Amino acid sequence: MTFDVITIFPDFFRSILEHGVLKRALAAGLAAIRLHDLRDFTEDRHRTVDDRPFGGGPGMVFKPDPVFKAVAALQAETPGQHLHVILLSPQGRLFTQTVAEELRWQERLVLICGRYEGVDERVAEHVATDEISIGDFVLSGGELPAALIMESVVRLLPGVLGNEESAPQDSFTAKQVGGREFQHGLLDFPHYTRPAEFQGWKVPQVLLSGNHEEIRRWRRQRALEKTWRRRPDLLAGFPLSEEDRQWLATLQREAEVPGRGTGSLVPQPRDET
Ligand code: 9D3
Repeated sequence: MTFDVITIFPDFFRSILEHGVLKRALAAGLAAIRLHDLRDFTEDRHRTVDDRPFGGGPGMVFKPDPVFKAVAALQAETPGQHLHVILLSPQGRLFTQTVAEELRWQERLVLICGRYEGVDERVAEHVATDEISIGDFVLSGGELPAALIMESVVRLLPGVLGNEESAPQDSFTAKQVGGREFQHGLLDFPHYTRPAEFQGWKVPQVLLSGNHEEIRRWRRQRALEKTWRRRPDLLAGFPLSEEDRQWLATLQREAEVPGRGTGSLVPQPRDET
């Protein structure tokens, strides 16, 4: 899979290409990342990529011409091939694991990184075939989003992770259940390693017990509990077993009447208000 990144900061990407999953994928020849300096597609002496916005207002906007030329140069390398051209922008569709799994099937991805107040809208309309945001927070440009997308897509390519099983087990991998696609799984259960006691903080006893059925139940309950507390939105699209529902009902009762719910025999003071 080849990524073509169009950016005014090609050097930004150098260190991330030398670490972790991207380095491994590049070394194994499973992915290639080509960096293209947008200024190389300008024609004026100052290599100008931006200009003031029509209609007034603060900041600068990426001119369309260098972006058009950069993408045209890439298209000219493979004239017949359909190019998937992604504009990174806050107005794009939200990037999720499901989008990563969709993109992994592309032979080639072009990533356009904007900066300043944005990119001339004619790029979104006539050059990009896709527009993606990585979330509702303000960044200064598309470089971090492009790096993030490459990381998440590359680790889905067969052979990139040491363990071939690792990718499909991730908690956000889309699950096909009953013909419906679930965008998310549950949040992960807590993990512990040695020592069994660290600064007085003990590893939950059940994990040391060797009782695998108890461990399985404990992990499932912790995953459900963390998801229910922090990301209840994920539960809406998740296929719950009868045992899951009973545990969630227990948590619900516990929240309504603290101390009841788990069958505590210790009487709790009533809330007088
Ligand atoms: C503070 C400027 N904003 C005015 C209302 C608009 C704005 C323009 C350009 C906000 C951010 C940016 C630069 N961001 C990106 O290019 C970007 C981005 C992001 O900021 N958040 C999440 N995903 C993405 S993808 C590209």
